[in-house]
Amino acid sequence: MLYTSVTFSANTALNTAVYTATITNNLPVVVALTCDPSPCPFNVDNSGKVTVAADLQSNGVSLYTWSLEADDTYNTVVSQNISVIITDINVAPTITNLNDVATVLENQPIGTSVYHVSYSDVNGDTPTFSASFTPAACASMYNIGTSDGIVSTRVALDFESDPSCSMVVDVFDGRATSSPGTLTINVADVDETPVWLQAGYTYSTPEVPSGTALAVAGISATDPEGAAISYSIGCGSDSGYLTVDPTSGAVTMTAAFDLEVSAVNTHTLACTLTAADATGQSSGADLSGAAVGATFSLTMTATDGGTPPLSDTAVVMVIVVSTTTTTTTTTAATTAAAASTGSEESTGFLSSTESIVFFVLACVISAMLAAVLGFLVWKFCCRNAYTNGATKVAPNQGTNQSNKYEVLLVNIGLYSVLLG
Ligand SMILES: [Ca+2]
Ligand SMILES: [Ca+2]
Ligand SMILES: [Ca+2]
Ligand SMILES: [Ca+2]
Repeated sequence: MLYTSVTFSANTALNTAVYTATITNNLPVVVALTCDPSPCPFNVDNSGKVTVAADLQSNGVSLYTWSLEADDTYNTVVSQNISVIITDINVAPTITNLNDVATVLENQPIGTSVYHVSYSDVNGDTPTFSASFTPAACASMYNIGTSDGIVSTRVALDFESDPSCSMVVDVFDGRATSSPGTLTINVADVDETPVWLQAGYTYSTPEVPSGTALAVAGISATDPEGAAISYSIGCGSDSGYLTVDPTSGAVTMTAAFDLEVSAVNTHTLACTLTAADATGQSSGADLSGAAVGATFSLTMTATDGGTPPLSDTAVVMVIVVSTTTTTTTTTAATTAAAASTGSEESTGFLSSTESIVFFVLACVISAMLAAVLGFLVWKFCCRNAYTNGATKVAPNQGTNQSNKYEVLLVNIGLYSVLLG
């Protein structure tokens, strides 16, 4: 008896018997099998047993029509058509939402979801997603979940350097791979804060007058969007000593810091420079995590406040120096040391026009006073002595009086030298 229909799985192993025809004849027969469609992935032996002869999954055919023939050399018997239903034929998964375009903001946290690739599989197979990237560097920026198809970020994206990536995605169901789909990912620009060339700047200077520009190297910030930068400075309790040019970033000493007044050898002005772009992006909003406030330390160093102190002789200079800075004390023994080390007072005196004028003025006045005094002494003492003739030497004073006049003349001579 022949069946009109038979069903078995496409996963049936090779050589497995899936059907046996019942053939009744008193002579040996030769049995043949034909399949529609062909080729036929089955064998039949002369007993009528049909076995699997090829991988039914690879064939991908879910329905055959068989026809069997039995021939005993005298007669040929043909069976009725037999419907063969192959179950579990795998169908490759299908990606259902590609090709497509996704957009993600730059600087989002690592792991931010960008897109969810969806698929279908009529067999309900477990999918495995994979992707290739163009340019290849994008592989380090994006990841696709192998089991869920979620595309996410691997880094904080940067619009300015990597604005777009493309990825080709496919899904494998364990036996077959889907057709590929393309996902284009565009990074959207975000207005970011300026970035400093350096995280901090340190500069040392001796005491300098107000208005001195400080040659601090490298004070510069750039804006990712190319906006103009505006610089500002904040020094907290040290405010007032430094300003920054809002356009160039140049730092200027706007008030002289006097180390001696503060009784210190060094003082550090700890300030914070801020660079702002045209849209006001400055501190606290930089999603990229870059430093936005550069710490600026200005260390003032003293050259005279320590050991050895300056000498008495240097007091001449101190008069002047005190108009801009001050100096310390007085021991004659250190004059040479102060001069040889190029002390601040020497440098300050020579560099100050006010000081030079003051000093010269003092010398002139002193000389004039000395000249007047000498003249008066000469007029009322010496001239009388010489013009009195025989009374040149006073009887009651003897030679001692004459010696006194000579000393005074010597002094007058000295003042003349100073005036000359
Ligand atoms: Ca499948
Ligand atoms: Ca950026
Ligand atoms: Ca940007
Ligand atoms: Ca900006």
